[in-house]
Amino acid sequence: MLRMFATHRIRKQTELSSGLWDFVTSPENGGTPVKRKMAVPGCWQNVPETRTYRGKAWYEKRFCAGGNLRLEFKGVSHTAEVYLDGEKIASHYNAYTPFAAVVRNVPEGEHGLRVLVDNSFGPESALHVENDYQSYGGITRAVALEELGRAYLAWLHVTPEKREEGWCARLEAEVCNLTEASFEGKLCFVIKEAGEAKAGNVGNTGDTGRVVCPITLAKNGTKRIQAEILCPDVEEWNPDTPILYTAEAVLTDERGEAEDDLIDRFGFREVKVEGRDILMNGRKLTIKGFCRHEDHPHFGCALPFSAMWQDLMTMRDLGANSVRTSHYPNDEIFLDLCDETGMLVWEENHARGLSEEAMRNPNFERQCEDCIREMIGAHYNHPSIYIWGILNECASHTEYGRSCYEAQLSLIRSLDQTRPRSFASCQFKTDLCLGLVDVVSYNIYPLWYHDTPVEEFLSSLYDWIQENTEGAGKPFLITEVGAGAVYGYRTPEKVKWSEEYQAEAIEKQLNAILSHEGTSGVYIWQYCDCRVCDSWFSTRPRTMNNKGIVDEYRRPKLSYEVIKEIYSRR
Ligand code: ADA
Repeated sequence: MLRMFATHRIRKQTELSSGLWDFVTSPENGGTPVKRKMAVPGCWQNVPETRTYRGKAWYEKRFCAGGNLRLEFKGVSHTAEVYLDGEKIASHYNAYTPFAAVVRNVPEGEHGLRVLVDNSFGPESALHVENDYQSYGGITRAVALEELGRAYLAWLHVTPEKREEGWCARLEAEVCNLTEASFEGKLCFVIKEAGEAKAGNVGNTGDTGRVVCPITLAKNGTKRIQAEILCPDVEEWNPDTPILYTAEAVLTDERGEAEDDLIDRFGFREVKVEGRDILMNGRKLTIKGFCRHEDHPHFGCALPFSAMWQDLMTMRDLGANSVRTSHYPNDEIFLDLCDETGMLVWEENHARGLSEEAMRNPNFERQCEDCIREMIGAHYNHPSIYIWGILNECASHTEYGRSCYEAQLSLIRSLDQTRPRSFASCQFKTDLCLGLVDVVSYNIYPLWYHDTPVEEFLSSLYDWIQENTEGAGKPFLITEVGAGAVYGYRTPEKVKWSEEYQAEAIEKQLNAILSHEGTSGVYIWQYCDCRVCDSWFSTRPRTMNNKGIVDEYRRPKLSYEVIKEIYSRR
């Protein structure tokens, strides 16, 4: 599965994943290679012989095609080098963002695609480090093969704007000419209700709106085309009524023949910050959410569609209205599900708990910038994403750290002027970056890492922010709160790590946070127990992060019903 809807009707697209690829490890320590078939998408940790393997491995797939080819990888964990018939065509770092390669004039016939995947830790990797979550290995998300013509649509962004005359869709697309000759044609933008976008009815009646733009591309040229379509009679996207529309861009050549197309989904909704409130379509949001790792004992980080769906329905059953993609951009299919079900998303770039020293890794800033560009480039149209986050619990209390936060938050603003920006701080009363964000967010653990009463800790932090920082008067989110519980550990003493302790602690935490007049909501850390890196064993029983409300097999702990009652009541 590539997406929950067809992104092309004209461009020929084949899914190369959803099958078995040839696989062989390439151990650098001289160990015996493991040679076998491997599922794609998937993690090699889910196969007995490579369950604990960390290092490099080759994947290979043969396919038949020709012409101008575009290969898109939705996620490779965590570093990829891609070769077509022995020639390197792409390389990419970071497991959590898509990347693509376009290869021109490939002769018709059978070809060999080889991918060298590496999930090892080392100085080259500033973001995938030994951490309180696992860096799996594999081609962990879908792979698409596309056959292009002379020119193609690289991306399509839709910005919904509410005007006096009603909703307007501002469209922008980038078109690339793959030939040595100029390209003359037209670009037609069509807006439809998502349900109507059936095969073949492009441009027929029932369009919500359409506009046609002439286009001329120089040889090998690229051009961005902007247009806008007034759509006064559309229905808004809201968490309770997640109405989706499709935006279709259809490129035709000088003879009016179809050349290429690109389809995406979006929603008519606006997110604004007004004083201490986050508003969606003018209504204040109160976030009742979960932080969720893409992690499962059977699938690693490569959860199949049904497992994503189960997680989303379980969070819904718990009364949640939002999910935080801690701590990296998520699979587009999961975001499609959030769009369809109205689950609000805090999406963030990839980073967790990096010290100033780690942020001074020479690769850190480029790897963060690449992640931000790819995250926003690919996920811009998802209406469920209401906020962009960065750099979870990094060094926002130092001047150097502040310079990194400032650069990344500015980059986000340059790429997307429509969503608020934030980051989850753990720096208590020493944070230097609260003036840089639109929403102030903190991770707090009263009753777990310290036993300060929740109200006291929360009020002390909130009052400090209001009285001493540029975060004063801004919306305030608690982006993490929680406690650990080992599934099945029950004791009337209610000691820490028991399910009873977790249930009591979270009840106090949620009630204090949701009744504090200054907060816009809360994300519980975390939805499910997840695997952590081996070096984290000493503070993580089972070498797992056990703060889930369900365990790794999605079995509910005692806190499940406590949270359900609170989230459903408030
Ligand atoms: C931090 C961090 C989470 C997790 C949590 C914990 O807030 O952001 O990734 O490590 O602590 O379990 O302590």
